[in-house]
Amino acid sequence: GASDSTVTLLDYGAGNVQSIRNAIRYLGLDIKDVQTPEDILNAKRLIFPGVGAFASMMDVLNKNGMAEALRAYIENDRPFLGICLGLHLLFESSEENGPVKGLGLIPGVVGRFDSSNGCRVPHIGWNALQIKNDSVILDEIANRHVYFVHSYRAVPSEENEEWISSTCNYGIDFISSIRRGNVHAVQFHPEKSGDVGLSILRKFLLPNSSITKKSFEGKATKLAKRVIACLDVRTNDNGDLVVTKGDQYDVREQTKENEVRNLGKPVELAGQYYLDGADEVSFLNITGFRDFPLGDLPMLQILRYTSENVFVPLTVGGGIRDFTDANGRYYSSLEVASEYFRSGADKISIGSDAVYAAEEYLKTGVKTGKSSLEQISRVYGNQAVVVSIDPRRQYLTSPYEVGFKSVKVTNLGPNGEEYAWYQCTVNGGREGRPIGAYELAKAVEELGAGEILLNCIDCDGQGKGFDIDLIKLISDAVSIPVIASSGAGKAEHFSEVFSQTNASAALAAGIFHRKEVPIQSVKDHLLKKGIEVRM
Ligand code: 1PR
Repeated sequence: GASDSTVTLLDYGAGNVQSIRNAIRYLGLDIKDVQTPEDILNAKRLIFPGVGAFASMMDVLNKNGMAEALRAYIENDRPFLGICLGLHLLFESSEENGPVKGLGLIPGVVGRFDSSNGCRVPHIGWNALQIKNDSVILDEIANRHVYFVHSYRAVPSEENEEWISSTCNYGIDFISSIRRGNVHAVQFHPEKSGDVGLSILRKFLLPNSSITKKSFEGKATKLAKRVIACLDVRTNDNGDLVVTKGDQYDVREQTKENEVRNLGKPVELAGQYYLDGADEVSFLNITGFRDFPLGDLPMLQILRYTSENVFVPLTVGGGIRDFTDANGRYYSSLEVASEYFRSGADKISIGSDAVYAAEEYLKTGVKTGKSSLEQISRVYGNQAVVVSIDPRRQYLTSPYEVGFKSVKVTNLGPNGEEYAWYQCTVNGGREGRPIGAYELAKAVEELGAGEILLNCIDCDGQGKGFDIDLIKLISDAVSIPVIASSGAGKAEHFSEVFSQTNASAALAAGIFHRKEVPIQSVKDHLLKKGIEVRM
């Protein structure tokens, strides 16, 4: 049997469970990995962080006898915590690539969110729970947000009512957690829900530990708008990885030495932003198109160290593409992404390679399934794949001048132009491509992107506000979440982008690095403006 300080983890090998490992270790417990069905039956407490796709998960569990062991374990009311697919598993079946049979312990079928009722799918972000009385591990978090990332959900019914410990609303009411006796399952990710999530895990793992009650202002009622801190990372001329920041993507100082601007150490800054209340942290390896990221061990180290102490989602981008190294060894983009996930990333972000994939797709109309975007989202789910767009504004006197979607601009161009299109670039803005941001966004949504990180080279580092025209255009064109980026200079720019566009999140770099505007004051401002944020 396992000792008291050990938690048994069922990692069936499908994807990224590094985050839950980090959270368990952070709470001071040891992890025993399930190797055989007996390990399940002998567990003192069992966590099942379901990841990947439902059908392949059930396939693996059925083949190796784990499904039977799990059913027996749960039927015997032994301490269990299922996360995400670990909740879906308990139901009769899931429609994800199915229908596929689950364990059938709870009446109901897991279905997909419907984006036609105005909600973006995947459901990504911090949402509020409606808690029922005897939730136990959810006590005291009624007014707080927790982090969700999923496209499939179970819904409450008369038949499963007695299992439900909380519900959440996203277009419809869905089941956010279940509890019966010692059996718990949650749809959200406690390991990515900051201090709230850690306290939920602590209550499950260390039920006798005393928990200090904190009081909170504000009340969580719905999906919050996210505030994201972004760290552009690159090697400086001394060979150290530093956080840098460009002006319209130029990261070198305007001095004689022309050195790479150095704004701090990546791991330290990311840890600070987590404590300051960032809802997510993104790392962009901005020279990834040039260097090979798996040769770039420091980047993987940064992820490892950061994810040990940062319990909100971590995204990493830069250099995700197929690659042949100097020795002729070929690495697929999927291998590169897998290494990032193993090192603690929750999402990966693809820039240049997604532009080539979208161009190809628009030209041929055929989804080959071979692009990095398609491959990674097939294995890890589209919620784990962000496409980062780096557009540059190109002014037009008439919207018919080009074959790309254009907008009537709010501020006229240098020669009084009334229109503009947004040209996609690759290699950190160095090369313009024959595709617009609008065309790219729609194409990558079809190819399996789960989210769009929308930069704007013209606005980057200028502090004059987000490009509202661009963000409106793209957030209205797709039904996946859009992260607005580039140009934040003060808290008001965040309320502007959230009130004037359908962006789900806003990202900034310079103002946070230079400590001009703390994350907390952005949140305070948004709250004052009646925009829901996680406090
Ligand atoms: O093409 O897959 O290797 O990915 C490269 C990634 O690196 C892309 O996501 C691309 O956006 C990013 N990148 C490449 N070069 C630069 C550069 O600055 N020279 N940085 C770069 C992109 C833009 C934002 C920035 C916001 C907010 N940085 O992420 O953080 O504009 O800044 P602000 O708040 O200071 O205005 P691939």
